[in-house]
Amino acid sequence: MNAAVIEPSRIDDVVETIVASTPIVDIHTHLYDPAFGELLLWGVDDLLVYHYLVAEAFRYHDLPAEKFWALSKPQQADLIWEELFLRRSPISEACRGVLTTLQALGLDVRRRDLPALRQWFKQWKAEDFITRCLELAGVKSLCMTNSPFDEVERLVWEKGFRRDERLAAALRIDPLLMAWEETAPVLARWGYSVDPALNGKTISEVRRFLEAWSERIKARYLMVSLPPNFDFPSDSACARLLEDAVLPHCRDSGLPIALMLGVKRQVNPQLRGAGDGVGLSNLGALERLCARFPQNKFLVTVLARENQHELCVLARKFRNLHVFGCWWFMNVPGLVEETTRMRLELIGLSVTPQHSDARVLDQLIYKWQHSRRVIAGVLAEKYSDLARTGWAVTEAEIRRDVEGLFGGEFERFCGNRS
Ligand code: RAT
Ligand code: ZN
Repeated sequence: MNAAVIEPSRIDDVVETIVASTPIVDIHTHLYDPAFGELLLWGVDDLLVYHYLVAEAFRYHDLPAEKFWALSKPQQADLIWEELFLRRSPISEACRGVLTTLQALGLDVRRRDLPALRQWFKQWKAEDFITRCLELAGVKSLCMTNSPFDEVERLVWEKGFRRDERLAAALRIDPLLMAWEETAPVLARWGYSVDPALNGKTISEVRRFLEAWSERIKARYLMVSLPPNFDFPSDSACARLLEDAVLPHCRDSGLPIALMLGVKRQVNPQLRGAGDGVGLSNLGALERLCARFPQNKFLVTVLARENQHELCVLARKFRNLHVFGCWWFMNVPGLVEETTRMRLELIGLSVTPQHSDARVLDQLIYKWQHSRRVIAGVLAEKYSDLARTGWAVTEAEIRRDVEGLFGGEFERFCGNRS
């Protein structure tokens, strides 16, 4: 490692090179091990029917929603390609992402030839394509999102498979916290003696369920996405299950709980998976959680731009809170830049500035290429500011810091590294 002090005029280049080449731990994705078969999405049709693009295409075509959903995946992809890429220039972030990805894979986007693109993907097997995408994205490992409540997924876990060391698991528990009335009978069917009334026996059975699944999938953390009106403490089943079952389980097993705050589900149900929106969260609830449960670790990301500042301030008050990622409506270059700058200025390097949230394997490439560029720009500005104070900025220290931002700080927070 080069410990030499960097000339101020070289800071931009050095930071860019280090940020571009540092391997990443992608702490939240929706990708799967190939053992999960069809659940692992990849290829140009899946890139095009990404729910971000579905929502954008609905702004232009006039197909009734039910007609759109009745189309096959390639037909939906054709329509989206036509509306978003051919009839107008594909400048939105999600459109640009498709092109960045295809280009990085070595495809010629100038020809605008969707059948040829489809043909190219046919040569790949999922197992090999994972390695190719991880290499091109510079991702050394990633966390999946794993739900026992998904029938297909659950059966694969129960049957067992050989784990790919690069793909870690995260236990997703939205149905448990957000739809207790419907989930209680499901747990009962699986042999847990639970009652909708949330009595002591039920709570210990929910904990038994969480223990079994955390262990089975070797979860790195538990995770839930919560709506803007989430409150704590409260009499809701969500708050009570969180307090009495989930948090004690996380404490005892040393696992963090990841909270994704601010998704307003099904603002437009006709759009199905593309129909969710955003709302301002009440971060007072998070403040109370962090204060009341110092032994719990909270990994938190917020969807509303207007919540970002308060979240940073909370992180300054609670060391059991780790801020991560700019996802979905936040994952556009302008907002990533603003948010990353705010985080670095308020909480320094004790943050994981980005995760990919990739739903399609190939998306790892663009999500990281775009984010690295923005993060490098903000970091270069910060190291230049440091150099102006007379502080000696070294390459080795920049590398150390970037490794922290790209996974090291997350590992330290989780307790896997000092
Ligand atoms: O960003 C997304 O793809 C969203 O659909 C959500 O899945 C979000 O990332 C989540 O995990 O809830
Ligand atoms: Zn997600």
